[in-house]
Amino acid sequence: DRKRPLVIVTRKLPDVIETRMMELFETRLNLDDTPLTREHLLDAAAQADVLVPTVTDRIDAEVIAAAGPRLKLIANFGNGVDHIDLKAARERGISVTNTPGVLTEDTADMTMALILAVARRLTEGERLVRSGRWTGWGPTNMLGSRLGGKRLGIVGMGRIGQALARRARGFGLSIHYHNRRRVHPEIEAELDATYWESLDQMLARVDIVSINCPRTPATYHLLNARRLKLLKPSAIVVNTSRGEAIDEGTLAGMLQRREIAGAGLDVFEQEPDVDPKLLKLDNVVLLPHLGSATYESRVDMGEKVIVNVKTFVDGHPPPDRVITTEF
Ligand code: 8YV
Repeated sequence: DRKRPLVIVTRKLPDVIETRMMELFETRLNLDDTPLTREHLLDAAAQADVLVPTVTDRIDAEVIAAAGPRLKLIANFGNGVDHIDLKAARERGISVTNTPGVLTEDTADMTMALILAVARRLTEGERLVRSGRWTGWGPTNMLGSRLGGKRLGIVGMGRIGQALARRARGFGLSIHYHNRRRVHPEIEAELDATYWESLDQMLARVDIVSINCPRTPATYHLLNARRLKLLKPSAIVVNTSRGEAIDEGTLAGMLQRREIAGAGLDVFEQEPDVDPKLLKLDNVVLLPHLGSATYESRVDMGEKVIVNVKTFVDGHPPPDRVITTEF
């Protein structure tokens, strides 16, 4: 019988985090950093007292059913918990925690970077230079669109949405948002943000739309074909949340036909697969889920995981419990 609880970590984490975890807990690390096979994941669930997964581990009802009697905490390394069947976990009495707050600013930076990259044709220009086909400057070469004076529509005004709004104001964008509920009047005033109760009405009026909401049943294909058609043909779509918020196939078709001007996508419906139509388009910027990928964020996320696990194994409620009541 084990004395110390066994913590199983599914992916390679920053060294400083792994070292600290080894000091504090009986820890099984994944030194390879290849995602666990399904078999190994089921095995990990069967053996662990605490499982530390990431977005690449599908913790569905089958994995929860495979959990041994010891498993009491899933301490996710990441904010979004859409890859975890929260209902199944709750039914088995397994708590779930995440790492909110520490990746907000970096994800907002990346969202702003995507907006700039698409509007100013950054990666397209870079490809031109690298290809050796650049023939020199011209007054009408590769014209993008100015950000100043345009309208940004933020879908999901949580921490990341608000951090994006602060940045966007510095670039002269006016802030519009749709959210389940209106944010606090003080925040609205600080951001000079206009609330749209109707997502449809907002989509028809903005120049850039950024998806910053979590993936829940309610946000699946939030930008479906009908809503994508409401956008202006000059509109830019940016997504740093979850691919499933947008009907990717329809978006790709519309970008191809220039019914939407451009897109900056950091997340996709079937990662790491990307709709092949997107790969051929010049008016899109595609990133491999890098929103929170800074060294600092990863260390802060790891520290959050450690605090959650430590608090839990010491017998107290961990700080970042995911509230499951709405599922
Ligand atoms: C990570 C994220 O890439 O936190 C999230 O929801 O998408 C990113 O921070 C990933 O989830 C880590 O598991």
